[in-house]
Amino acid sequence: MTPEQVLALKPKILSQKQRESYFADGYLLLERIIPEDWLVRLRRTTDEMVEQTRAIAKSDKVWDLDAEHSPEKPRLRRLSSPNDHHPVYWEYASQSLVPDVIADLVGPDVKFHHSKLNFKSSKGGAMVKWHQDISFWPHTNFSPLTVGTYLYDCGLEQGPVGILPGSHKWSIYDQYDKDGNWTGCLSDEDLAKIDLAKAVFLGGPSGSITIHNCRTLHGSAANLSELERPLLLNVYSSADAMPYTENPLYSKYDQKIVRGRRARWSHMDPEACLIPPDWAGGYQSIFAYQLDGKKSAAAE
Ligand SMILES: O=C(O)CCC(=O)C(=O)O
Repeated sequence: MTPEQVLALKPKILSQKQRESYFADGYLLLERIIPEDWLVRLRRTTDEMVEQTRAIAKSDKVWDLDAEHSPEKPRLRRLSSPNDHHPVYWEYASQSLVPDVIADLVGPDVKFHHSKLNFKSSKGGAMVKWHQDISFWPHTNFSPLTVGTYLYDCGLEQGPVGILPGSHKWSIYDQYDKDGNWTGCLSDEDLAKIDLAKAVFLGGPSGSITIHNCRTLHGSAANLSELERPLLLNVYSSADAMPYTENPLYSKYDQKIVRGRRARWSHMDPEACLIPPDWAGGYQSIFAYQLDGKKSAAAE
């Protein structure tokens, strides 16, 4: 569906002004929208999951460990595909009000793509460099979006998601370096042309959600505070957006319809999209490509 077609339908949760703002700026911050009982369950589940990492010494497909991780003091960068590893995460992604909010932005037929939980530990949790998501997982249209849920309060010093308003209407940037290695972020040259002073940092109290479009430029600073910043990220699209490359964080729920119906026709946006490396050969996490220099070339 086009933004105009979406806006012509009656919203369930969002105001028309919020929907217009999403289409104009490429993001939304909805403060304290998630009820406390959900937060209690998600925090408890996350604590249980983190306990498991005491027995793990090396990053793997599920856990991306911080360099200072230890059995005594777990320090994590990411839990990949949380929805596949605990039913409470999937219940939240599919049965809370989140998919209803998304239906107000992509149309009544909503499809799930993948999930991740970025921890950003206290006193040094890693930054995320400026990037666009769509070239990690291209789709036939640009409806895909990411919903971030703050499980605890997130102040500016904790490294909240930062976005550049309106950047979803800019070009799709190259996220390979000059030697053809995937970096998963903008080059220094491209970044130098952007006025980062216009960035908006989406901190908020626990239970707030951030939503950014798949083309919106975003990133976040390191967490130098004393507090953790667990951010649960779920990616959805309209049902008529068809991925045409491997899902880097494949989930057993990939392509599951969470609201409405399966599409009979795909919707195509006309613009070209950067193609990522072939993730069938393996994917680690955005941190591994952006910060650790893990190499993955287009032809791999
Ligand atoms: O955790 C964050 O601050 C941002 C995460 C992000 O942009 C991503 O994982 O694509």
